[in-house]
Amino acid sequence: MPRLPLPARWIFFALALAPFATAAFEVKLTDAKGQPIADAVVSLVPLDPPAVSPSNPPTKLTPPAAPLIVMQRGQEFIPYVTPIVVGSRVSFPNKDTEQHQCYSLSPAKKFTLPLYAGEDKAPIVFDQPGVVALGCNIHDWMVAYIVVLETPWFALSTTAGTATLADAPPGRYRLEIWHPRLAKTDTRELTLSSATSAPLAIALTLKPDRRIRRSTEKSGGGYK
Ligand SMILES: [Cu+2]
Repeated sequence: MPRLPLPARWIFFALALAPFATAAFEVKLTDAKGQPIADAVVSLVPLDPPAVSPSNPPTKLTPPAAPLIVMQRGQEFIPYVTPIVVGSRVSFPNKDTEQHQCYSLSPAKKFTLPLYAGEDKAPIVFDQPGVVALGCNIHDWMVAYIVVLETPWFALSTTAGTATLADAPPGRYRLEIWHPRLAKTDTRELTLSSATSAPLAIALTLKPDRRIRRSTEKSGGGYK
């Protein structure tokens, strides 16, 4: 390292240690009436992946060590939408006193848990990308989604309609937005720089919400 005055050294180190870090990137989603959209899965797929070499290994998708949780409580699945990376495990504990029978017919993961109450079954591994719709054979209104992604850069929009994506290197991306009430996944191209940018406001048209709310809990999400 060259001999530099101290402040210049700091800059040198900052550039050397974090050459590709980008500022957090925020998306703000609203519906046709200007209301915030919660429970949307916002993800970034690189359009120009860097050449892979021993010194530049591909970005690894690392599932969390512990299983994620989609519980059944108040005759609802909570949370309503769960984005995960391929290879993640999800547990489906039943917090109700009655039995549920959780299943999916989605091509990305077909499964049926035996009728159960209380106990935790072994976690399910989600090893294919795609949207997995969950249902309960006992309670028709119980619906939830697990969105299995092949990118490490994703976020679930909050009740304020914001999704914050951190740590994506600068470059060109396809921004993908999935929501249960979108007719199809919204995609658009964008370029991220290392500079802080203003939130990206996106208005989307959603299909009507026809679900019937059972639980009085707010944490079910997605209900208005
Ligand atoms: Cu049920």
